[in-house]
Amino acid sequence: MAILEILHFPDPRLREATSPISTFDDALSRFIDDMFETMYDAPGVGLAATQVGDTRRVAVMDCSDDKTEPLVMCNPEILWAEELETVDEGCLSVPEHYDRVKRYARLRFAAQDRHGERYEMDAEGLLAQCVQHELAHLDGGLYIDQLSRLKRERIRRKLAKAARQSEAEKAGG
Ligand code: GNR
Ligand code: NI
Repeated sequence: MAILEILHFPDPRLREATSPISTFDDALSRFIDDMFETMYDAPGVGLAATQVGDTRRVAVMDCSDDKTEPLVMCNPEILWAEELETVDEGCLSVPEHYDRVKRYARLRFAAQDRHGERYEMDAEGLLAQCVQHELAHLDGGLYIDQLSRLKRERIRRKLAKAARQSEAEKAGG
């Protein structure tokens, strides 16, 4: 098991689209375990492969209060969704920012587990929000894409500066 590095906006790798998974092997299972470890450590309620610089179409989630409901979504798709609402959202790849975005309140999605077994699930509330958030990541999207260009640019400048400073600290010892 390993904790993976979570990329921060505006890292261009967050904009890469993912490719469907066709091989459900031990290497995939180990990667999924690393993603869970990284997500619980962060801590977060979801994590997409895109956020750790990987282009496999997989995300993990656990929206339970006691962190006992791990969910693996390989090749997820939303089957239907209803009642668009405005909700508060954050992202591990956009640290220290929260804003209001539009998400569906309820949906049904299909995905495959780590063994390639297909399942369908109904989701509402935070879980429904998280499914939409992780699917966006797998297509190179971020919740801040819903904000005004001015807000997004402000966030971009602040995080690019923070990234430069952390690079400088690493170089300077
Ligand atoms: O941990 C997370 N919390 C969260 C809160 C509201 C809406 C979406 C999320 S997902 C986020 C973790 C993350 O960045 N997943 O990609
Ligand atoms: Ni995110």
